[in-house]
This record gives sequence, C-alpha cells and structure tokens, in this order.
Amino acid sequence: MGYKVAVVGATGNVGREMLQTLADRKFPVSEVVALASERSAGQQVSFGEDQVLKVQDLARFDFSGTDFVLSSPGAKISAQFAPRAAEAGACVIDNTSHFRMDPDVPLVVPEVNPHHLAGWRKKGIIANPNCSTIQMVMALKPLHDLAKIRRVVVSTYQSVSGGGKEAMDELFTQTRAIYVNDPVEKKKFTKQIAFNVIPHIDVFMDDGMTKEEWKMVVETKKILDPSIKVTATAVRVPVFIGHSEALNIEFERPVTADEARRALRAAPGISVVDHRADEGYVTPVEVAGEDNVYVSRIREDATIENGLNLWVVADNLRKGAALNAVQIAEAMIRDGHIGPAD
Ligand code: 2RA
Repeated sequence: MGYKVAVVGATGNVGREMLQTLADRKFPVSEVVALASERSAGQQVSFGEDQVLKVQDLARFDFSGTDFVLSSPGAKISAQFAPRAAEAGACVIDNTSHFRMDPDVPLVVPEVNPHHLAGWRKKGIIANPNCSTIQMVMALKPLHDLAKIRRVVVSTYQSVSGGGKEAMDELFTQTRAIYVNDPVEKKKFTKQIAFNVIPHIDVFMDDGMTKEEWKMVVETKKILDPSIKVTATAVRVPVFIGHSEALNIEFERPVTADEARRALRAAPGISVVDHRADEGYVTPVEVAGEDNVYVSRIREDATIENGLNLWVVADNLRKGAALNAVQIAEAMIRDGHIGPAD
C-alpha cells in the first residue's frame, strides 16, 4: 500500500535530493518514477540505499494514476507539464518559481501555513517557496506569533548549489584553477565565484532589485502576513551547500533575546545554537544534510525601536527545497486533503 510518486527533474540537484528524502523519511510509496527531459532519459538515479531507477522522458509520460508529482525541472518546463499532470489527477508540488505567486496556488511551508493547503484543488498545484524564503519564514513565524513583526532587513549568503550542479562544478573548477595557476573561466556566474562573493542572484528587475530579492519580499507576504515589510540583499558565496541569512527584525513591541530564544526553541523544525562564545553558533558546512533550520547570534538591536538580530542557516537543498516538498506531501495526507493509499 502506498502512493505512486513521480519526481520531475530527477537528475538535478533538487530532484536527486527529493528521491533521497522520500526514501529517508519512508514516504509510503507503491511506485516511484524518475522523469526528466528527453536528453536525460535513460540515465540512472538512486532511490534509497539499494534501488536504481531508469529516468523516463517527461514529455511522453502519462500521469494517470500518479498521486503526487514532486517537481524541480526549471520554471518553463513546469509551466508546460504541471497543468497536464494536475489534469490527469495528480497533486503537483512544484519547486520552481512559475506558480508561486498565482493566487489559486497555495505557497506552503508546512510548519508555517499548512492551512493554505486546503485551497490546492483550484489548480491541483502547490508551490514550494524559494529556498531563501523558506528558512527565513521558519525563523520569523514563531517570532511573529510572539510579537507582530513590522519590518525585516535580510542579507543572504547563498551557496552555489542553489544555482544547480553546473554552479557547484564552476566553484570547484575555478578554485582548482587558482591553485594550479590556470585561467579562471566563467560560465554560470557573471563574476569569479571562487574566493569571491557576488551580490547578484537571478535576473535584475526594473527597480534595481534582483528577482531573488523580490521573491523574498513577496513570498514572505503570501506565506506569513501581507503587512510585513521585507527588504533583501541576496549574495552568492563560495560555499557548496547551505544558505545563511543575517536578519534584522523590527517588532511592534519590545522583544528580548531571551523571549525570542524561548519561542524559537519551542518551534517545530528549528534548532537554536546560541552560546556567546567561540564555536557557539552554526555555519553552513555544519548543516549540510540536516533537516532543521538553525538559529544563532540572537541579540537585541538598540539602534532601532523593538529591534532584534538573528543568524539563520539551513541546507538549501533539503529544507530549502526537497524536504519542504516531501513535508507538503506528508501534510496533504495527514490533514486529509489526499485520501488514504489504495
Ligand atoms: C538560489 N534561490 O539559491 C535559488 C535556488 N532556488 O539560487
């Protein structure tokens, strides 16, 4: 007994992590299908410890009888295939940006707004938020419940895995080239990423924001509260896995660091590591492969009214993408939006 699950974009960073997460969490599957573009069809991907799946061509796949589709193939591809899969009766959980701001598509972090899943049937599609938004709203939610948040100023330090496998290869290749004195070649990034930082993720918008920054603003409003003001600077750093964020939060009333620490400690999916001493905080290399969102460096900010600073780190491929998608599927079953498996 179990659900038939298709993973779209199965050969990519997030697709592989989705397969791993389904297996790790023992998601009740009757069958798992790996799908990708025609170019990748025929390749093999792992599922769990000992199963190997042959990748099938997404364009030719018939979704009838598929219960869940977990998808991370790129926004243009999702735009084409997701409505077809939903039409065939599948619940599509899409990790691309294409459907996130569609008012008929719930945008969900299960620990934050699981009640939004009730609206999923309008399109048959649920959107997984952007990785940098997920870890931020995970930390904001318990604090917003404690004392209303007015405004957030966030600076991100995002790992190259958010840009896909080629981006990880580019960091590796450039680092090696610098050590052996070879020329540094740029393909995926606009500037050298090895031993550097780049204040540019996704395309530029008319007002000077990048789309990554815009996503953090509008997705936070849709998930948590439309009244929260967010301003973001998104930066790519030479880290393979794990996004970090420095948050400056302004509340409607004063919040002490101790109050915030207690609220965060009690929140599901959050680990607080906050000792004001050497090594008393978390860095991205420590969270790679971890499910939780880690919060450190909690301190009051006396330079603004009711201010608090935090440092938030998470594995962008897990909680920032694959794990959140699988948790959405689990919540769909748990909350009765999807019936029991045959
Ligand atoms: C990034 N936010 O890190 C993207 C991935 N979704 O580039």
